[in-house]
Amino acid sequence: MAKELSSLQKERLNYQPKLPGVLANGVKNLSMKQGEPTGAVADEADIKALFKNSFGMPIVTFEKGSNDVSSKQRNVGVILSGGQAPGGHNVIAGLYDALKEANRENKLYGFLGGPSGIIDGEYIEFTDEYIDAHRNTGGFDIIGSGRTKLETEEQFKKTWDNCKKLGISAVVIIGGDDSNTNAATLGEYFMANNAGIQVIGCPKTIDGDLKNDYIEVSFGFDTATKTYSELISNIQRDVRSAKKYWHFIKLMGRSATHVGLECALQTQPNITLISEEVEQKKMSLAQIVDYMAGIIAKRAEMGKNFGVALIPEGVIEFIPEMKAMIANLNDTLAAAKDFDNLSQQEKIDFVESKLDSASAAVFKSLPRLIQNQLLMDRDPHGNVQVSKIETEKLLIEMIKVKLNEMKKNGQYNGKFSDQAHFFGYEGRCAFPTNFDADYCYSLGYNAFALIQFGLSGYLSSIRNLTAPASEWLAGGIPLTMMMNMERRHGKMKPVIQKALVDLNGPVFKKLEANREQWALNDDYVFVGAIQYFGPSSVCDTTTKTLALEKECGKKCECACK
Ligand code: FBP
Repeated sequence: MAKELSSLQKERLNYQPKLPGVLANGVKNLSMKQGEPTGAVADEADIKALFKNSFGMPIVTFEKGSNDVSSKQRNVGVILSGGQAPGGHNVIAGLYDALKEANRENKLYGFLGGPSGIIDGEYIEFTDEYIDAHRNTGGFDIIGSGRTKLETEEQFKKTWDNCKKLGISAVVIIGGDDSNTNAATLGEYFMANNAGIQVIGCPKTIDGDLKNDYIEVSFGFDTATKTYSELISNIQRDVRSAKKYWHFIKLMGRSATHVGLECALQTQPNITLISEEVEQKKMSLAQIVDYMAGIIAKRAEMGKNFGVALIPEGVIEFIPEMKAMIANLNDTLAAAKDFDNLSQQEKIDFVESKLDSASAAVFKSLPRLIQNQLLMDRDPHGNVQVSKIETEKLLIEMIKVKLNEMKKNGQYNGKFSDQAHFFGYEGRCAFPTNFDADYCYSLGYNAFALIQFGLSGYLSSIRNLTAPASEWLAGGIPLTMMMNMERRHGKMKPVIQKALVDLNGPVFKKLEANREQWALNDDYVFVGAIQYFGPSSVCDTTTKTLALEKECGKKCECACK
């Protein structure tokens, strides 16, 4: 039986994504301009020493022109890496279209299940029909994704062998900061060994933390934040109708709070925690609880025993005492032998005996549920899997205790009834918005342009994104430019630095200026579902974050520039 398609899917298959004006005339009508040599965001000497061949390359931009490099026959491989983000299929479609336009004999291979596919030689060759069936759809199911870290000599060797077998001269890695760190190390390895294989990255992550002057946003952020905002605003309407619950909504975003901040600006909830602010103000867990309980009590005085609070997924790692404890825990677990064979109680006893006294005290103070979640496996990059830590429930439990205390002291006379939610996976595979569909297609198409000009160790860069697509700028930036040294698995490693929320930037300032008002008044905004067809103001506008950063960049000197 033929696969059943929804009406929207049928229509979306026919959507023609827009390209930046400079790319719209085709890859053959392009020339490349090189800028100044680049450095690294921090720890430059270490990065330079580790990336002897790929450090310091210039930023490049494309201009209309002509070239004689497009038509050379090429086989290219592509990997989807890390968490799903809406638009991944379009990156591959853009890459495929550019590659076939350059030379019909070119081939695109998709490695299956993430980086492990290239190591194990699991792949498919893309065809017109297969690509056409995935245009403008969400998900990464076109070839699957995975989180295997590409870092050992053995993995690089296998990757090289598999590329040789398929005659692949360029690999495109579509991923976030960790995956593009893989791209940088693989690119350096190929250069050092004269393998003749280029590596190009594409900036993906719903978290929005892979960004700088040249990467204005990672793809998927637009669609994911609009999806979550729709859900939040539906809950806000429910809250205003029933007037009986406090909804605590944890929002995805492993580390930075860009997702939470964008959703807050779109929906105007009563409470929004920002991890970066928690860290800057050195707020303890108890202080966060006091802050939230304070708002709950004030609203109760107004007769409002309801509200909506947004909790960033990664906040636990930004609370100083927790951060220190988690770092200590990560090092302890990295050094522990046979930890997995212990019973849960033995694990807890072991950890409590090995942590330093301050960290042990923090760990012991947590409910058993959270202790267990903190001991779960790290991801392949050594990160705690914060999506599995139920911070929203931890806060609810602690707030209940606090409100009871306040009740005894006559500081609170309300009724607290809670609902906990976690929005993350709901938004990662949504149909990409028009913005993400266009942006992703452009990133993929542009990745081929970087390949045809012989570049390696570069990230595909499409800029000027608040303007119409015809005015977008295209080019590439060296991956090493975004790197610094960080502690992973107990050792210092070169990694792409995450872009956290800038507390002096216009996006946070907007929240700061309004949050007291939003806490007590119910200024909820009801955003509704993503629209794909209709007026451009409804269908094509991107995020408030991008708009504010752009507007501010024109007139001020803050870090958003
Ligand atoms: P990427 O950085 O790989 O894009 O993944 C982001 C993310 O969606 C985080 O927001 C979340 O913490 C994590 O992935 C969840 O990972 P998993 O899909 O492995 O459960």
